[in-house]
Amino acid sequence: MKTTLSGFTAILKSLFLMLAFSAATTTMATDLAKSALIPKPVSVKSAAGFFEIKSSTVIQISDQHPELVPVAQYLANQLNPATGYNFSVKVSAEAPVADAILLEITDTIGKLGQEGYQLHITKEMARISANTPEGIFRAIQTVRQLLPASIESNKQQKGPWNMAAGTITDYPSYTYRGAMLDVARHFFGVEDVKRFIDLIAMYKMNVLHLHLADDQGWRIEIKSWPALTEIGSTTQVGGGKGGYYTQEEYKGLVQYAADRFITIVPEIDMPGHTNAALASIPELNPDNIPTKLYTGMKVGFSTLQTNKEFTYQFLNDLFRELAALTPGPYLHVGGDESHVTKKEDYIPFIERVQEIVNANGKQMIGWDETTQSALKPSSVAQYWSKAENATRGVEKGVKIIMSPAAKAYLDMKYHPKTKLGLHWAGYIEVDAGYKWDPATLVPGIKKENILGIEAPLWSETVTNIREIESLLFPRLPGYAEIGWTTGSQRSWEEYKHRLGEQAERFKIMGINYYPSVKVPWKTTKQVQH
Ligand code: TNX
Repeated sequence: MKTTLSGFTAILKSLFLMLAFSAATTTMATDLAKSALIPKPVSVKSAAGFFEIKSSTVIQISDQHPELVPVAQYLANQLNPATGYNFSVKVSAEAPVADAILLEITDTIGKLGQEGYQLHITKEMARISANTPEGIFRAIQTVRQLLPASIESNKQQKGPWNMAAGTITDYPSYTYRGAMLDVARHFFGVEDVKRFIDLIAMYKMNVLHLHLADDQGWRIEIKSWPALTEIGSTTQVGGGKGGYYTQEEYKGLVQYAADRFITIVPEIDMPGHTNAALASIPELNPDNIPTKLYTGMKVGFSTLQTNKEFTYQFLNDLFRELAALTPGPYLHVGGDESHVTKKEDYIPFIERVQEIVNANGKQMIGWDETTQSALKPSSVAQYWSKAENATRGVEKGVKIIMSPAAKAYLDMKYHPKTKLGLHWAGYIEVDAGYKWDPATLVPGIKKENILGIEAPLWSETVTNIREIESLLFPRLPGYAEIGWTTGSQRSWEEYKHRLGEQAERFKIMGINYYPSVKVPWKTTKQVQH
């Protein structure tokens, strides 16, 4: 009798423990393969158990690879606020045996390339291996998503900080995975752009394209032509006060992005979309009379004078200064919607601009219209509107960035009832934004012709970061996945559940997202705010 009773209490006890344990672990995956990661990794293999990040855990790198200090510090900074553990980076000659997150450079794992990584999690440690610090940085984004959503809080949270055991091997499908922010139609300050960078970095994007000048505003200081900012920066759509980045501020943004392995591609749109410059510099006009500043939303009414030598003196100065501010390989020259530039003027203009860009050591990117000109193989065409322009680019041997407006424009409304955004290219609900494959969208454009994908956010209708976020989220993670995860590994039916699991993170990070009915949102009450 006695034994039966104590046996019974033992069973009750263990049942209670099991319940308590499962309650404490509902916010974390107990099976690595079931983790809701975005973008979806190439391969995930589960193992038994989990690794727990504790206050005693060490973030470690080898003394042979001091170049890993910044990414290791970035990881510590990501983990410190929510865990309250105050991690620092240990640099050591000896490999740890337990209780460590080890970041290591390796060349023994195949296929990882420039950005790939392997994450090997056992009960003893989490080992992040990559060929480059960049690969380690991408892996850290995976680590963030493996931990409970509350890791994103900037206040101390309860834990436990467990990651399911197993091995993830991962690398991107495309080398160029970006988003564009139009800071010309409405100006957004340095802090807003940094937030934008952090949000795209979280989903492993690696390019931020900044649309720095348009009819309504000029947003970057050019020291040889100060009138551009003295006059051209002073307004925006709707007549607000506009603004611009000084070169020092811009360098700060370039560095902030580089610290997250994101390349900034600066765009100065031309020969159309140039009213802000035409209003600032009289000699850019046919009769040397400056135009008036413009605060409307029309496109296609302005042009540089393609037959005036002054224009090219100006462009030499402009691209020299812009190239000096740009560590990345590309300068974007726009070239879209030049409706008042004659075709016979447009074609040689773009070719001459290409020369200037190349003379400054950079490769040219232009919107798809630029494929009418003779493009060098080093140049890149960004497909947004006309498939025939993009396929002509392929025939000319240039690589294509896929930004089809009807699929990838972050400024399109989700739905007729959405307040912000435009709808000239249609409505793009979250599923429609996800359900396409760059490699099969346009006949004649194959995977090998494609540099990557970019989702542009034009800012005619958005005036602050909260409004930006409502168009970005929840579509952005989908564009990031299209760029990272190969088409055959993706399906909306499966993806939508992973996206639904991001809701808790959006909430904790204060992301103002559109709660689309297409997504099975999952939130828990576990997190203390
Ligand atoms: C077309 S996309 C434009 C932009 C507008 C956008 C609005 C492109 C290359 N040109 O000037 O801002 O539509 O969606």
